[in-house]
Amino acid sequence: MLDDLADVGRAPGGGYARHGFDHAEAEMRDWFREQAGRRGLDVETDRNGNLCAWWGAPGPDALVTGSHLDSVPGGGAFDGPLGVASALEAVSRLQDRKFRPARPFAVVVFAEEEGGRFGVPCLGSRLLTGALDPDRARALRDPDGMTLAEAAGRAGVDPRHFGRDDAGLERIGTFVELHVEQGRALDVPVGVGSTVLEHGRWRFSFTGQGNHAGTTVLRDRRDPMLPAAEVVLAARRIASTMDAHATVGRLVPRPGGTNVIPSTVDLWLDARGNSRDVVAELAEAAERAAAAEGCTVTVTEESYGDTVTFDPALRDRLTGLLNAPELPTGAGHDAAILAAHVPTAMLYVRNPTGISHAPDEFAEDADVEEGVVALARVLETLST
Ligand code: HGY
Ligand code: MN
Ligand code: MN
Ligand code: MN
Repeated sequence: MLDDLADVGRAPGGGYARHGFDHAEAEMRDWFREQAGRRGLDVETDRNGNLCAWWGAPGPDALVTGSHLDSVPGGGAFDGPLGVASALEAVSRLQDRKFRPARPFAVVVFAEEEGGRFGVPCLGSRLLTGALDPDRARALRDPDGMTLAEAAGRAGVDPRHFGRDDAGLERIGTFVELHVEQGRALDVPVGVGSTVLEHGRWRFSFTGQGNHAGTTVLRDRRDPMLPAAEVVLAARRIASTMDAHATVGRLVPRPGGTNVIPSTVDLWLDARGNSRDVVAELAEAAERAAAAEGCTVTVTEESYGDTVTFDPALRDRLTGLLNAPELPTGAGHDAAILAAHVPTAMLYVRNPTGISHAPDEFAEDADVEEGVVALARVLETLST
């Protein structure tokens, strides 16, 4: 099934670029609808752009499984699609053995989990659970300036109704997400999620004076690139003193000419583990560095989630059922958003490279098969 998607949304520099409501992700949605239809599942799109494929009548206390189909820029083939494909394949295995769920059952695809286009991760699950204000969501803009409302509208999702789709959340009784492992902690094919590390995203905006690269003498320069560079280095320095993770993967000088001193530089910090302490210290360093160069800086929190511990009773039930180890992770997931509202569990499939959010992300076929078998067993056990 993943091979069917191999050419959808290939990024020029390698990996994939499939972002919320863009053309490639729309192709992924079409693939999902076709696969769900083959299994007799009825697909509906909720008000937040999430897809929900029902096996039988929709209803309360549903057992729901699934993941996301969007990617980070240059992402791997497994992060997201493995969970959706495994959920669909698990349904096939259950149908082959004439199993019928004793409770409402659905396979979901959450919208814009990576926040790769509109900047807020787990967008669909945050809207579903009320963790993201619909008005703020509608106004989010992509790098080309298009609003989420317009982009979703073009993808056939009525943007006027973005918002907590109570019907959706109230119908979920238990959520299980299978996901490729994104580190090197699994030395067996399948693990059971225990915690998701707290993390957030902050935008640092530096403002200086745009000017000519050749005629502007040093004393007249107010170059925002310098404090920005200081923050990139300070992020690593500060995080290493706090046993935290800090990453600047995106830095945008404007206007961005080689012979132009930028007027502004925006950078986005992804911090995990003691992230607010890291940001507090980093913001001070940013202020000092900006002042030293006659620039100003503003720091804006764009998303944040506290550490999540998955339902312990459910976790223990699954580690027992599967004889599988528990696995903490530093990666965020829709399951971590839902965990605040419904009993939630995660299954991880071994990734021998331990690399993720990059083309080298990988899972062996044999381990993927073990993941499907495990997910089918879990779904069968939880739907009786
Ligand atoms: O960023 C994350 O941790 C997740 O892959 N969205
Ligand atoms: Mn990811
Ligand atoms: Mn993911
Ligand atoms: Mn000129």
